[in-house]
Formats: sequence, C-alpha cells, structure tokens
Amino acid sequence: MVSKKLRTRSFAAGIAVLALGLGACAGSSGSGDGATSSSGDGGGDLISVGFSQVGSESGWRAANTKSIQDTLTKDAGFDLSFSDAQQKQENQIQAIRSYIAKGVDYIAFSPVVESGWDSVLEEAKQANIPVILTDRAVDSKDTSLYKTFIGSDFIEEGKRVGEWVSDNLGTEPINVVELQGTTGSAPAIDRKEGFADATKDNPNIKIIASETGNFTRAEGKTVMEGFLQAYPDIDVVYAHNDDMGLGAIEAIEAAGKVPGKDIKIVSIDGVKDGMTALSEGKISYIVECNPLLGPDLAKIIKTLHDGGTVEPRIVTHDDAFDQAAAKEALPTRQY
Ligand code: GYE
Repeated sequence: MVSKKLRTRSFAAGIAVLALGLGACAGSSGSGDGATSSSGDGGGDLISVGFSQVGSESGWRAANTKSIQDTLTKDAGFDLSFSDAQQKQENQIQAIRSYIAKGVDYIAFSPVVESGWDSVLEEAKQANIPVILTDRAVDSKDTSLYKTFIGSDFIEEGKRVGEWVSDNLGTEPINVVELQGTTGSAPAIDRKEGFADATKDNPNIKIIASETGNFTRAEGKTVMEGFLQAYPDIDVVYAHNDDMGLGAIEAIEAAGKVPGKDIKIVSIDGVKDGMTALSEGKISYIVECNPLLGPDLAKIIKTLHDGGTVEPRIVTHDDAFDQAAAKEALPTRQY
C-alpha cells in the first residue's frame, strides 16, 4: 500500500526534517504546481485555509486545535475557517465540500479514518485547491490527491511502548489488555501493529483482549470496566492514548485496585493529565505524540504559496517519558 510505505519511511526528527521537507524555491519553474493564490499577486492578501478537525475527543485534540488556531491567525497572514467534525467522517466530507464551494486557497484536515476519501479529494483537486493532511493518514492510492502528510509515525510510537513493556514488565509472564483508538483511524491501526510487532517475540507477553475506546476517557473507562469483569488477572493496560488510560485508571480504582501497582498502564500522547498521572505513579510509561502542528502547517502553506515544494511525508519528533522524566518535564510542558 502506497500510504503505508510513505508512513514507514521515517526520517530523522523534528525541525531538521521539516527543514528538509520544505524545498524553498520561490520563483522556480513548475508553475502548475498547486499553490492557487487568491486573486491578483496578493500583496497584503490573506491566505484562506479551511481546516476540518476530527473532533474534540481528547486532550491531544484540544492542544492540536489550539496550536492550529493560534498559528493560522490574521496577523500571520491567514484567514482560517475551522470546523469540528465530532469524530464523524460524513461531517468532515461535508466541511471539505463547503470549503471547496467557498473557494478557499488551501484545505487541511485530520482524517478521522483512513478510508473513503478519494472522491472528495478528487473534487478538491478538480477545483485546484491543494490539500494538506495533518496528523492522520488516508489510504488513497493516488498520492497526487494531497500535497503532503505531516504528523507522527504511529507505528514507531506503538513499537516504542511495546519495547518498553517487553524490557521492563515482560521479564515475567504478563497479561495485557489493549484499549484501541477509533476503529479504522491511522493511529489505532498503526499503534496496534507497532506494539504487536515489538512484543511478538517475547513469550511472556500475552495480549488477552483488545477493544476500541474511541480515544475518549469515558469510553476507555467503560471498556476497562468490562475487561475487569471478564478478566481477573490483568497485569498491564496498553492504551492508544492518555485519555483512555485515564479512563482505565478510574475503572481500576473503582474496582478497588491500585493503578501503577496492581495493574500497570502504558499509553501514548503525553498530554498534561497523562503526564501528571505518570508523575504520580499511576501510569508507568508514555510515548509522546506531538500535537503542536500549527507552526509546521503554516510553514507548509507559505512554502506552497510561494511556489515551493514540500516532501510528501513530514514526520514530527516525539519523545518518551518514564515517571522520573515526567516529573522533570511537567513544569515546562506546553500542553
Ligand atoms: O493520539 C489521540 C487523538 O490522531 C494522533 O487522536 C491523534 C490521536 C491522539 O484523539 O489522543
């Protein structure tokens, strides 16, 4: 699958990657390449951008939304239209269609699931509006339907959690339950795959149950309640994001067990509440997923607008934290 290949082709990290990703070539040839500018030469014109957000399901999403809204401001040269799809693909398709009808200069969106985007992306292409994928991937085979995909390497995130579990908890037999993200979403698919891959050769690790909690705290809690009833011998919870891990903590405590002792929790994101629970010993390990994509998105759009080109895949940098590292990092965390 083309998009899979692109996704696993990860480069070095962060800013360095972005610098590589953005080929500054204002005034270079390739006039047909994307950058539909708003009328005229656009001296003081704002660049209009339609952004379709997944929803407001998690702390990560809140930080991501804030980063985009705080960066794509009028002062910075953007006219941002923003919509929240409440985790529904049909709402996102509708929002994208409305941006096409409005004739925005650029469309950016974080696709709730991987499949089912070809026709609306084709419509954007026909309208000559460049599309930028942020945060999550699509599985469209025709990669000319979007200019670039910027975001984390989710397989790598799942792998890093799996490796930590294998090295630190898998030294004796353990039963793991998995709280998956939204069914069909790139981070749910990839984080599952990465973890499974990193733990498959350790015979001590058994994944005894895996269900979606839709990336929300409430659903994470409900699914964990079910797991606790069905399986008396859970050792580790692997949550695809902090919010579901936090929901699991509530369920574990309500069942009279101690999170971090009786049942260990590992997760992905590194949002404030997750990092706080980590520093308190309730979570054991978190791999970060950087939500601050606004500045990079702004740079990509400006580059395209100036006639430059961008790499088809731009991977953002993620750290990882154990309990001691979380204590140290918390005071200066931005989100
Ligand atoms: O990890 C989760 C959010 O797509 C990376 O979506 C994002 C994920 C994030 O709901 O908290």
